[in-house]
Amino acid sequence: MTTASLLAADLVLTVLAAAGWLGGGAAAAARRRPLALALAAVALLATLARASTVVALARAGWWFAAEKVVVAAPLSLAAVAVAGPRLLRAADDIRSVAVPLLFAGYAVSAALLVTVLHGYPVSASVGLLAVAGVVAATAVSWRLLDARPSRTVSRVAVAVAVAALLAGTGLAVTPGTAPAAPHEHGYPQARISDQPTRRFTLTAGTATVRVGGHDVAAWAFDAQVPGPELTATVGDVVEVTLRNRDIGRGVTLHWHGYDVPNGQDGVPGVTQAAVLPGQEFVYRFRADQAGTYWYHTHSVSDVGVRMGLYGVLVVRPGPATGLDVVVPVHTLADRPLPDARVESVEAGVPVRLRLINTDSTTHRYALAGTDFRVAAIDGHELSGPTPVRDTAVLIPAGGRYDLVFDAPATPVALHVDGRRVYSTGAGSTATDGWPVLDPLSYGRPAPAPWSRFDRDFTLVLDRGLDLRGLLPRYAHTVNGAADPDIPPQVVRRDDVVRFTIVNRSQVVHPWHLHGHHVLVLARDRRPATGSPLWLDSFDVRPGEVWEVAFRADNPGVWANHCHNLGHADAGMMLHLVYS
Ligand SMILES: [Cu+2]
Repeated sequence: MTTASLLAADLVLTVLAAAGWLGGGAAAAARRRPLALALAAVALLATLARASTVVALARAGWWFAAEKVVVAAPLSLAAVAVAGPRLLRAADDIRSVAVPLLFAGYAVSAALLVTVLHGYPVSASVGLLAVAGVVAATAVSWRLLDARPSRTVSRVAVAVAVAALLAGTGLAVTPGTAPAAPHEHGYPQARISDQPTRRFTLTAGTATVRVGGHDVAAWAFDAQVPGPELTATVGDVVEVTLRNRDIGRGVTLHWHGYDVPNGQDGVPGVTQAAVLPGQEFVYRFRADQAGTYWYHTHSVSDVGVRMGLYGVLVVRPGPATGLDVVVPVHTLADRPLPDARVESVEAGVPVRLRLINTDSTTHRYALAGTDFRVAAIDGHELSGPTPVRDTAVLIPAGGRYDLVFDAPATPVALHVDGRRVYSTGAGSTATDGWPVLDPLSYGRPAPAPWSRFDRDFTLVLDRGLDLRGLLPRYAHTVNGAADPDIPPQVVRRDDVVRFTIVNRSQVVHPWHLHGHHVLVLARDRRPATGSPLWLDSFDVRPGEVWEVAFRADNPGVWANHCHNLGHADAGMMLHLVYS
């Protein structure tokens, strides 16, 4: 069983247990003896079954099971200890076990709320609040059912509830590590250079664009989606003037995957102020690294990128040889981009397909009709890529794959999620059943550049209740907190930093650290065995644990976030800060 299915199974069992106890309690109160006994039996079985899911999750990693072991297990044991013996003794008066059954239901429900609303890391305050809730709910039920508990029992219940509530709340409001405010430093300036300069101007504005034969309202650079393709040769200085015509919420340019100096990174409130209508900002950086990249606004990025504020950045090592095709995939107003394109190519011509996923979710790419090699991922050339055939690749949100092949005499066709987007002739191939390439075992390995790590950070991705704003929200969280309350990761220059990224949630989180490429060390404790894999965007699927590392060689304050931009907007964003 995968960790993701264990998490799901455990959730289902918990709901069953809670429903069984609560339903049993209600049935007992209504003197429905057979029903009460049946529901209590379901609850008991589900509770017993949970013992195995919780143990299995703990073996997969403490992050997956912490609150289940620390909060849910004791509450479940208390539930069984209180309700079980009374059930056995309730031969005549089933109503007398109503309160113990309800207590068991509240206990399991409270633990369920801890998992669903808080998750990891577990804290004493959360445990105490759960206990307070259970005792208070039980006391109320007791009164309502008029079961007349003794005075002592009532007083003890009230005292326990109040004490747990006070202690839990007190612990919860105790200030923890306050995050440093990355928003108040001076924005660094670009260095001026006298090298060959590629100058571009991009004007952001609302526009109507044509997608698949339909007019669609968009936000666009130079009135086109995607924006103009920016190209440079290694060693060029790239200078881009960004103007905002009428995007009221502001725009910036973030060079996705390009490890530019911090001041050029385009994150509003961190490296610059958003460019408002009528304003402009000039970006300048040297193109040191060849490869396939893209640019997009980072101001209200969830909306801005979805509406069309993105484009391609390709840096070539020298003059292009053969055929170089860029395929930036996007979904604009529920319609897929780009439109299908057909071009004839002479046999033997070397072809490089630069695949870019500019959406917030994973896409599946399948190249039919030829052997190909994956030459590069996220702009970094792979070592020793071997030819593959009839194999699909999954590209995470923000990620890029460069596929290379020599054009065969027969047509080739590239499919994205089953839709043909590029081909060199007619024909059709079913690509649905193809296996998927695992980049962690593709290509020739090389020794790891580091044997020790100066800093270790763990990011546990989950969902949770965020109460710090004006309105509570069900946030996407990192280590139990949501932006802007996630403590930053502080490093010193030249530290070798290791991240362990754990996905406890039920959805994919494409992780994206700005300003650095990370080397993949392991996934689910299995070391990467293929070519060194330097990524800037990688899918951490439900239940997965990724270990990645990098050298802190680009000082500044860097966004570190989920590139499902809706998730980032809903809290899943923190910062890497150089001390
Ligand atoms: Cu996410």
